[in-house]
Amino acid sequence: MNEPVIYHLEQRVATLTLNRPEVLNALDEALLMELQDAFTRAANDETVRTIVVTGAGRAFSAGADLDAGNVGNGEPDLGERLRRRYHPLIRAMRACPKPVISAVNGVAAGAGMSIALAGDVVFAAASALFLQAFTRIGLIPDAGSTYFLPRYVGEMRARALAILAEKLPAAEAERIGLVWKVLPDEELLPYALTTATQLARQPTRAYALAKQALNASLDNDLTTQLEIEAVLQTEAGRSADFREGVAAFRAKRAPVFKGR
Ligand code: LHQ
Repeated sequence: MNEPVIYHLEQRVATLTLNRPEVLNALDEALLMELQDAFTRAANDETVRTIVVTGAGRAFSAGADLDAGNVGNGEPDLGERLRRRYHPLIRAMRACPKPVISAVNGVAAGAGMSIALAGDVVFAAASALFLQAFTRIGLIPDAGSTYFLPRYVGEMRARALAILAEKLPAAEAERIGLVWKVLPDEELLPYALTTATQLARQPTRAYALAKQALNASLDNDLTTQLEIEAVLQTEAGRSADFREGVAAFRAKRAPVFKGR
């Protein structure tokens, strides 16, 4: 049987590929469990510095597997399924001290779109599509979509995306701020991997601290957020990487960061 998630480590970049291409990488229990394990493994492996998430075949992910188990047959508690399988994954992506790049190679629908948006930087192929498929089948946006969307694109667009549930082409997603950069299809993965490899050479401790500050930002007032910056900057200011960054700047040479 094919592994539902392919884990590939090269040049300190862990690439996690959702791998059920015959069903557009629909999310079933096995895939979600493997994806969670893959994040834990990549987060804990000191040789991994950056993580890329992408999909095999023509899709990123079509969201929850609608053929699996008893979905749609009066399953009593989808909330429980979310708490058990989706929430730990989304939280792990956000809390991961390493940059997570989503390389959206094709359609990202429903919870598949939520997973894509949980990445720190989202790249998309020109042919990719984003779809808040939830209300089309009588569900509400989940797995973080109601959190990410208003924060990324504002209330009006978040509501339109959730309620109209129209297919949003990659270029439009970039225009409204759901995607950082759109690449020609064949350039998406090489570009994402090159970026990830470059990041892997940078002072990764700073990424972890920057993520911590940004994770807290939109739930705080200015005074609270300024204090969070001060606390985290104290930590960054004491790192070996900061000393190296300044020393290299003064010596007009390239820095060699250690990630601590
Ligand atoms: C699929 C799926 C799929 C299974 C395509 N499942 N097979 C829900 C429940 C539980 C807990 C947690 O949270 C959630 C949240 C959600 O994620 S709800 C949203 C679930 N996703 C959807 O409603 C999207 C369903 N898929 C589609 O609308 C289309 O497939 C899209 C627009 C993604 C792509 O359309 P096409 O490019 O025309 O491809 P296709 O429809 O022909 O699909 C190709 C194959 O993949 C097909 O199988 P087949 O045997 O006919 O070749 C589909 O049945 C299968 N597939 N999505 N979610």
